[in-house]
Amino acid sequence: FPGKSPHVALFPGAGMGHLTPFLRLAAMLSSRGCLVTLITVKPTVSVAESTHISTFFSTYPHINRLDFEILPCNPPNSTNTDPFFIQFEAISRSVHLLKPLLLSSSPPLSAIFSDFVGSVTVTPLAEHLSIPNYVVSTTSARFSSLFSYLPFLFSENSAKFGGSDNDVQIPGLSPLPLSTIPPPFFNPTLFFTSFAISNAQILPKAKGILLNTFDRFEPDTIAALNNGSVLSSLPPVLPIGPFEPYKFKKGDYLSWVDDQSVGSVVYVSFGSRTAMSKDQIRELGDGLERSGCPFLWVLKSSKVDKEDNEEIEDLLGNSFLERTKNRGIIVKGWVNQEQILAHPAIGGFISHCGWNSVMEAARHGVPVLAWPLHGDQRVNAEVVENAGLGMWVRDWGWGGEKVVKGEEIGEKVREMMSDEKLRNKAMEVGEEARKACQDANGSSVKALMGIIETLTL
Ligand code: BUP
Repeated sequence: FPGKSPHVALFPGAGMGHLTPFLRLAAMLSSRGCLVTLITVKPTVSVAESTHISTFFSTYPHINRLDFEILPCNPPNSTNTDPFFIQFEAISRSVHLLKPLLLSSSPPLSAIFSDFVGSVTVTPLAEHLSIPNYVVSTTSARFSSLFSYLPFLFSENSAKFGGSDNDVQIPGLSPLPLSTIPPPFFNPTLFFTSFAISNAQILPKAKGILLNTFDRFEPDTIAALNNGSVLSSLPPVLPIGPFEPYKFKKGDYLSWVDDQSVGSVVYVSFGSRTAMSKDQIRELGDGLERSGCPFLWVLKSSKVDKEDNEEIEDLLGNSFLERTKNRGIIVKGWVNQEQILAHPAIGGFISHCGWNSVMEAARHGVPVLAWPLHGDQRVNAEVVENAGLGMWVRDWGWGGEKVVKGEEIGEKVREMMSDEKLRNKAMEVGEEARKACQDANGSSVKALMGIIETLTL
């Protein structure tokens, strides 16, 4: 767009699951001719966030950095104990400090792309400044529908939540089993829920909702969101995923993966903010050992990385490490997951179904054994299963509800790794994902280019 590049400010929420899609979007927009400013909240919650932000700016020096120093976080209280949600609350309280930063942006901003979680603060500000605001959802279209419809579930007929029905009915969608709804959603007095409701209420004011998904992955839900069935007040919903990975140095552990045979390795990760109990970690180790498959396991024993101090030996025991030393790698720390999933040796992914992980598995056609632990992850696991990308053992429960035994885990891992039908279907999903986001006529490419064109007018 020579002479008239749109200037887009991106405003991610807290945590790697929210930052990663924004870093990807920043690189995608920049490579398509936009001027990009990335708003970086200071301080971050995790070390991973600050490290990735620094590396990102040194790799993309032409992307502007706008530091946004927020007010101090409140201490945890009875309705808000999660460090990432405590940060969301502090960002909301600090929004008045953002206004002068946005006003001083040069050239003036053509649009703000902000996190779905946080719309309640950014959307009114963008409206006040007459800057179009696109909200970026970091979850599935299906969970985004639930999120958008949440205020109505409480106001219209609270019996829908926990009444005699086993399902939540959202117009235009297949019923959502009550068991897939995040338990905090049943309690509107919790910060998590009241914040979600106020964010959902503001969505109609956004110019559009951008989704990191693609048409062929969630066709019915995307159609229902766009034809007004879910809510007639929603702005256009634009699936522009899977988001492209941004440039990042070659990760560690790839040389070990290089030595493994095609499709043989199970990759195990429960995302950047999920910690398992010690008992469950030991059973998972037992399961991986019993599966007989080589494995690469990203192990976390604490929610926030700076507090994750426990040694692998203490968590799993030396004898386990001795027995599996030629067959498995256990990492405490960060791996480059996208590169790992892109490797031909990876034959399956035990995943919590954080949405970025799901889209990365879809992009590379890697079968998923879904083990959702909290939040949007059960709804996402259902999407994974329906799209043919993976399998989900429903009775493994929410995280911490029970300890799943190693024997059962080993059996399911073997099942996933030997299921040829699943492997082929996952490969088809990978093909569809690549078409959507790489072909010039791909549905996601066209949607993104359409938005950029609108911003140049
Ligand atoms: Br851990 C880990 N390397 O070692 P999700 C994560 N990631 O690249 P989450 C790595 O972080 P929310 C690691 O590829 C994905 O892009 C991973 O996001 C990357 O889950 C991202 O999958 C994690 O959405 O976030 O972190 O639980 O709770 O917001 O879903």
